[in-house]
Amino acid sequence: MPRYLAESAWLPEGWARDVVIDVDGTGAIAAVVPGGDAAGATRLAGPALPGIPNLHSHAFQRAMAGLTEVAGPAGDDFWSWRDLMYRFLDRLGPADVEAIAAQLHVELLKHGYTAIAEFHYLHNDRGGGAYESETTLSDAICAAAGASGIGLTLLPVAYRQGGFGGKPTSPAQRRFVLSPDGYARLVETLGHRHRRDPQIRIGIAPHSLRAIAPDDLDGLVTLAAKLDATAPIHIHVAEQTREVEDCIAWSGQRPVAWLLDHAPVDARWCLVHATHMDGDEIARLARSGAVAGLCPTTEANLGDGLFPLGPFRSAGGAIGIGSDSNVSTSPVEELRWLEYAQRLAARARNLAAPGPGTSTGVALLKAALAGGARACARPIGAIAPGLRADIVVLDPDHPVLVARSGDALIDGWIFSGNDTPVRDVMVGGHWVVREGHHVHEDQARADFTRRMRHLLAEA
Ligand code: NGQ
Ligand code: ZN
Repeated sequence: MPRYLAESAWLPEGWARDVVIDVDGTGAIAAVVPGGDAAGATRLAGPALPGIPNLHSHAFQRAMAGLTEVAGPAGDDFWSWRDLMYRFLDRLGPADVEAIAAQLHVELLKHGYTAIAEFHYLHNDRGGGAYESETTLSDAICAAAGASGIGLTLLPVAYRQGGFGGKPTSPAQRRFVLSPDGYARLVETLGHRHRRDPQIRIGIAPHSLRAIAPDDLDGLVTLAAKLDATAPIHIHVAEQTREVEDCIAWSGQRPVAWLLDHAPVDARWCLVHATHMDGDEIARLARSGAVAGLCPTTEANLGDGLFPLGPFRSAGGAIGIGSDSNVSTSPVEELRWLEYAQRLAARARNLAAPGPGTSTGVALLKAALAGGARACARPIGAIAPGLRADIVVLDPDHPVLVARSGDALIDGWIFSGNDTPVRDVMVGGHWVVREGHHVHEDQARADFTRRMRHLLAEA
């Protein structure tokens, strides 16, 4: 059994010294013993922390990062961005989706993410017809995750209508729509195929209240329970004020309130964004046990609005972070912007810290690990027995960490800019990043470059 020695490691109870970590043949942590027997152990090169879960991604959007930053003719917003995004995804084939996802995963791993929940809604071919295999594009995501080594929670997305009240889908949405039967088949096939793979978990994702009808929602919740009792359910909700207004016009209720009243929202659920909530929704969502999936860099990029972090956290709400449109591949940039946006609004500092003398970075990271693990519905999020051996080793000599220890390492990592001190990354017991380099980064980069040259030349 591989054995590692971390001179310092961040465990659930805090920093510990001379920690011996045993990893079993399935890629899980078998034992964690501070001051344990280090005979035959490989010494880690720096402080060890848990890998960070990324609870929300649309991998393909990585390829359009920076391509939507030119002003359009009539003022830009989320909806005009969405039109551009729809135009972009129109061109993607399976090999593009795989190459983009693989390059994304490599970058995420190099920054310390070790698991990803992919909210995957590309199902149909470029014309909107079925691929010969219904799992073609889902398989592309799984193949990318397999090649990169990142842990995957794959959430095939149900998309049935173009807006509240059964509005028909537009031609631009033709790649997302499956029949209820086709969707159930996709989920069941994937669930069955990957049931024994500790690196892959399958869940359910109604795209949003805009994109599914109330009856669909009931069917999807049933389908999740058929997968297994803890299968995750993710949904976009209340991201834009127009979405809130449209939901009220349709139902008389705000989206989060509607969802809480019409679905069994509990700890299996991740409500992505949940940006616009009133006090009652904040309290109820916090009590439900669902995770609020926050994607600060994307929410800023798209002009969504500001999540009520203080009230939600005070009410005991669970949060995690996601890279969403993948305008950033760094977990610490998400955490930093989560805190910074609140500071800008409140004109105050260290808002996430729970009390005097406590670290803001630690509070943010702890929350993201716990919420991210719950949302990914995999045994991750801490260095602890029984969990996957997903471990990030920081470079203790990196300028942003040098001469620091304990919680100051975490604050140094999060609040010192964009040059990452992540040195080595292990996922499921395998080293995927060594000395700052992903073991397959050259291949991923070459494939990505070839596909991008082709795609952008077509534009
Ligand atoms: C998505 N992204 O599914 O990629 C969405 C845009 C929509 C974000 N919401 C599409 N950030 O919500 O209709
Ligand atoms: Zn999203």
